[in-house]
Amino acid sequence: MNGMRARFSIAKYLVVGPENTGGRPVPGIVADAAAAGFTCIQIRSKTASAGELVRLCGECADVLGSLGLSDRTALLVDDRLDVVLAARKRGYKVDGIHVGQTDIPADVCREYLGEDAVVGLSAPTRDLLDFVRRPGALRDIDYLGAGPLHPTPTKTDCGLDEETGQVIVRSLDELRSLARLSPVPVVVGGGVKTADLPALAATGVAGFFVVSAVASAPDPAQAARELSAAWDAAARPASV
Ligand code: TZP
Ligand code: MG
Repeated sequence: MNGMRARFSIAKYLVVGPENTGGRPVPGIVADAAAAGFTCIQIRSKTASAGELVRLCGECADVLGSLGLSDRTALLVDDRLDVVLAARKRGYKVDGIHVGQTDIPADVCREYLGEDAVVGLSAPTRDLLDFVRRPGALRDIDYLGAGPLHPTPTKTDCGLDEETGQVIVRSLDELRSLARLSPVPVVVGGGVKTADLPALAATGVAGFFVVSAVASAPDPAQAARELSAAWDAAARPASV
C-alpha cells in the first residue's frame, strides 16, 4: 500500500457539496478547510449531475494542488464510484470514495479503485457494536463513519430507525466502546460543533466530520480554523 491510503488521516474531515454552501463556490470552501488543517475532504451531492461532480472533483483537486496540499489532504467522493472513475480518467487526483450500507459494496470499490485508494463506510444505525465485531465486516474498509452525535437537519435520515421513526443519536459511551472495538479508525459527525470536540476526542475516536459548521458558516475559513485548533488541542496526548 502506498500513496494517500498509507498516510491519510480522518482527524478533521469536511463533507461538502453545492447544496451546503449557501450559493458560495465549493472549491473556495474546500480551500478554506484544507488551509485550516482539515485532513480529508468529501465531495457529496444528492442534486449535482455526474458531469458537475466530475468537474467539481477537478476544481477541488486543483485548489488542493495549488495550496501544495494534494499529498496531505485526502479528496474523496460520496457514493459515486462512476464519478471517481471518470474524474481519475480525466487526470484529477481523487483519492477514494465513501459509501453507505446500501451503496456500491466496498469490495467492488476496492476492486475498481485499487489498493492505494481510500474506501470509507458509514456505520449501520442498529447493532453497531455487533457489526464491528463481525469477522470480515470491515474488510476493504479504511475507516468507519458514525453518527449522528446530534440530530441534524443536513441529513435527517442519519440515525433514523425505520421501525420507530426516531433518530438514534450516538452516546459518548457508545462511541468509546466503538473506538475500542473497531478494527479501523472511526470518524464521528452529525450536528458536530466546536463545543463538542473535547468530549468527542476523549472517547478515543480518530476524528470528527462536519458539513454545516464550516460550509454554512458566515466565515468558513474562520470556522474551519476554530474547529481544527479545538480538535488539535483536545486530541493531543497528555504530556508525561
Ligand atoms: N452523514 C451523516 S450525518 C451527515 C452526513 C453527511 C451530515 C452532517 O451534517 P452537519 O451539518 O455537520 O450536521
Ligand atoms: Mg450513501
